[in-house]
Amino acid sequence: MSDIRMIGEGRSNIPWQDKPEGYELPVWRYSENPIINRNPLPDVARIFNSAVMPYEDGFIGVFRGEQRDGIPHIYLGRSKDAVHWEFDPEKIPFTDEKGRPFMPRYAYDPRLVRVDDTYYIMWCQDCYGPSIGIASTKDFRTFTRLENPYLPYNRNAVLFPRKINGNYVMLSRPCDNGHTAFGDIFLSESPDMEFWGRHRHVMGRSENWWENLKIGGGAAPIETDKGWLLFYHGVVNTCNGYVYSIGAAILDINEPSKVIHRCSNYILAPEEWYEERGFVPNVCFPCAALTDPDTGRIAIYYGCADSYVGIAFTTIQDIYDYILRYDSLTESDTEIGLR
Ligand code: BMA
Repeated sequence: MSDIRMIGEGRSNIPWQDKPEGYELPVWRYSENPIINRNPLPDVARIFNSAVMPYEDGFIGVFRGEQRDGIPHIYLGRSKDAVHWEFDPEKIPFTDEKGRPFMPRYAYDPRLVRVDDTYYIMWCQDCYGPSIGIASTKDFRTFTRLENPYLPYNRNAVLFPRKINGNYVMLSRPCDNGHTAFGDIFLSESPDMEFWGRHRHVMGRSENWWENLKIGGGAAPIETDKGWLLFYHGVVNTCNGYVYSIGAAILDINEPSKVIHRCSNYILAPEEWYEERGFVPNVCFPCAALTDPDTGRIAIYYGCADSYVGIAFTTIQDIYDYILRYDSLTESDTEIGLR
């Protein structure tokens, strides 16, 4: 197996536990999962599918909070250790580009990505059906809603953490107006975060049963010397409903619509009580990963059963070796989406 290393800034104080002795799989769960329990705020019944990143000397996050009227919105949270979180009791007060209050009707599955000196939040919101919303902030006090990047319907937007060939690059998953029984990951580019184009197909649902219904982007891609490591979700339909697992792939560093390696096995699937039992059972839904390039450590943040947040650990070498061992590219993964 060849060596791989992560590129870019990281943090030595990300959450971490060593792999349990004798454990043979590449990803292991935090023993104190779930890290966020039910009823975390007076007006919020459940927090899940949420994204975190380093900020100042601690961590910051955007959290999907399901209010007691059942409508999801995005809440800000801060933490010293990325395990114990304090949430603002009010949802994030977005404004439009003229500074006027602009609250989405609903907002869910947020991702948080820094590009240069700006933090971007992407989420799913209503625009005559599910579509992608984006806001930017530099200080986590003011949050400016940007133009909608795509036409409806779309979910699971996640930016790359730096421009590629001079453009911002974002993954997304076109969908329908319901519980979408199909879906591939696409990529779009923008020179300015307003106009998006050069749309490319990245990867589709596959013949592996755990992801044979639909897939969608997860954590912001992690830069390595072997390409971009993407954690994504894959879905299978069963007689008991959809089951969401986590998959992993490596995308070309300069042309990330090309998949270089794709793991045929999931890397995490529902098996603990907090993944199998909840508002929507059998869901592991990744939205972020914290990294420490010096040690190779990665902490994956994932929503559990639409009810909780969990952390799972791996190292860049562990996950890369596993992807290579079960590598299964198909023709639709390697084409660049021009057809
Ligand atoms: C998807 C999204 C996710 C959710 C999942 C399972 O369509 O809405 O937010 O975790 O369904 O309910």
